[in-house]
Amino acid sequence: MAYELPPLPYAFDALEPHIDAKTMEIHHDKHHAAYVNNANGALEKHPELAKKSVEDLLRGISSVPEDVRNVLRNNAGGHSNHSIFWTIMAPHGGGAPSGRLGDAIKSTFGSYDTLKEQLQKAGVGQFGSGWAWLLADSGGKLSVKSYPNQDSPYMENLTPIFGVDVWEHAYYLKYQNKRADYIAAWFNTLNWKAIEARYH
Ligand code: MN3
Repeated sequence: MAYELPPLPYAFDALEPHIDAKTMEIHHDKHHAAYVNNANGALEKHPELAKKSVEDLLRGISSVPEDVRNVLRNNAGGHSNHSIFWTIMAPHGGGAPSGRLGDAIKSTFGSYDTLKEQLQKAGVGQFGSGWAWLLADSGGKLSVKSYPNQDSPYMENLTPIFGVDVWEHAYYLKYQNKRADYIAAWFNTLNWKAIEARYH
């Protein structure tokens, strides 16, 4: 067993009213668990790949054997994305970034509100399923980008700092077709302490 489902670091209902308990339960216990199980199934065929961290595996996705490359792109990608997602949210979250990350956001985007607008636009504009991320390149330069499906920013050697899952499974029970409302509410869950630690 190469990958393990990390426990959710808070109760299913901890992000209410922004994200409902039922969505969190299905999202973590069913969807994320399925990515872990599917990735592990592929890794069984190539045990040498299981020795790598999920981030390193994704950075080197183009050299992964072809018979499991797509399965791992989707499922190791899904495992990595969701493992980050749970930690960048917390009960009583929200507010605005401070410190070095706050400064970097200000100098890159002008203000945190502008970054929020760009993430909102990237998330709403992602056709079908995917993610919108704040990313850092190897020099620490920040950018916003959306990705389809479970494609990971690590595949492009970018580091995800924080981002939003815009698959319907992340919001449909509570928000139905109103993806923009879900993203607006999701900003109220952000765990800036954890996000700043990722940036550092
Ligand atoms: Mn998801």
